[in-house]
Amino acid sequence: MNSTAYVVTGMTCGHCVSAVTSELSKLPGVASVDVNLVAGGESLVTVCSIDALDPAAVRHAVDEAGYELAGTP
Ligand SMILES: [Cu+2]
Repeated sequence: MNSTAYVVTGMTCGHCVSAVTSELSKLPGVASVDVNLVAGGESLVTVCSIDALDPAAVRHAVDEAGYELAGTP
């Protein structure tokens, strides 16, 4: 199992967490998504997946949810 953390900006509440979790969960091989919300700041999103994820796919999913992938911690 791969576990990768991403910094996501623009999230402010539980609704944002749900949106990001939902989009990332759609990626193939994703087993779990954990969000450490920092409202209005740099939230930490940890994704566990069976295989390593394509960073571009992760970025796209976060984008689809309406937020920005700022990088990795
Ligand atoms: Cu929100």
